[in-house]
Amino acid sequence: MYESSFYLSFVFTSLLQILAAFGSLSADRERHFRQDQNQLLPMMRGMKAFVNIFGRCIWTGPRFCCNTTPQDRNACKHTDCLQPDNRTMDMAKKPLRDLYPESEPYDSGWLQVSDIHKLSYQQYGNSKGKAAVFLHGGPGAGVGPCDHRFFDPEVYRVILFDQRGAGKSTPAGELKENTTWDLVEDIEKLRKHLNIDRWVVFGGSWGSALSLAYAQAHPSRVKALVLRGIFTVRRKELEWLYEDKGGACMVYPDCFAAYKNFIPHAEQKDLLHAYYRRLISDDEKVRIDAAKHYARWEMSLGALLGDEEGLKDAEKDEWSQQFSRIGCHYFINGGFFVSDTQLLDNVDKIRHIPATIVQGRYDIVCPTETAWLLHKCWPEAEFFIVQDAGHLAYEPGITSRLVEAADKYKSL
Ligand code: STX
Repeated sequence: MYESSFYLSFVFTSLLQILAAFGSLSADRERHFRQDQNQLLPMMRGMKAFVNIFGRCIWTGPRFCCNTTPQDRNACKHTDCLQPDNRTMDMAKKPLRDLYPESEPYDSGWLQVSDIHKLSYQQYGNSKGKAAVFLHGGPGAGVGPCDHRFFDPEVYRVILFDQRGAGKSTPAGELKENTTWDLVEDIEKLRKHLNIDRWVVFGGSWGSALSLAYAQAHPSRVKALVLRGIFTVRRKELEWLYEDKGGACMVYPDCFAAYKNFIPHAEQKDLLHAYYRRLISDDEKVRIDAAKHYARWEMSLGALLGDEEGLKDAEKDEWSQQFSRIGCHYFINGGFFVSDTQLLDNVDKIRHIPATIVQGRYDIVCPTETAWLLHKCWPEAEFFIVQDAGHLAYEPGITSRLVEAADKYKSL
């Protein structure tokens, strides 16, 4: 008797949960249809709800606590149930924020920063507004056409620039006089050139490493930091991404095979150096071939559901060389840091600065451990792990958190 009423109530709650799951799918549908690739998400969520409900009940008994709202999960008393920290788990049910509309720069210019390097920059938004600087990834990736769209154009004066050798900056792909500390001083030169006293600093991936390096060197110039897909150029992060040592290669063995097998067997123990030797070859064909293999590999890992635009960039002769040559040059030099953990060790210098850290749970380029370590040594910074995202700033959950963070700091 007890058993049959238990199973009846169990079947009833299961049905209710299925209905609730499909109800929330239709609410979710509109925002997730914004990008074609996200048509998959509602379906995946439906399947996940189904597996959670039946799988758990059949295999482990009726335990719904891990799959309900964060509040319910906190109330859960099952000791064998995961109890993730709500503050770090982005299960936000509110509608996702989208980018601000496209706009044209109100000003474009060049800044000569050394005998050989000249930087290209653009300014967007409100020329009398609050200054924010965007630090792009790679290094060597250059700025993209939507990078200004995280910022409210009514409020912000947004500065985008291509770092040494990247994007439109000249000479393209140049490695001489090109180190992290050159870039840090370039940011200062640009700030002074544009008559800006203090600004919001926004950077993802390599841009997060550069933002940390800049803020630690010039903390008084930084009003707030918005950091995404955290990268600190530790040996462990580089081996995860570029070597055959049990990291990204285990998640994407298909893509890794092409990257690894481009290098002869005898040199495969140190792929980063093997690529570097080819990327600085005098033979242009060797350089371009290596650049495309290197860039294809990294671009195949970008987004949870694939990054078509990144893969197109990887096929471009100039872009792939800028991205691969500059990246390799920085990485074989350990990012030009004095120690493996310099950026984490010096967080105390910037802990007083308001900051937001946004990390995609399934970021294969810059795995979540680094963001977690940063969060641990910087508990004052807001920290979000977006559950359904990889590395890219343009995955919906990541974009939303970044736009919210930029909005949050517009009153500073
Ligand atoms: N490189 C990380 C990085 O900054 C280790 C990066 N990776 N891919 C990108 O940036 C783009 C998708 C922005 C090109």
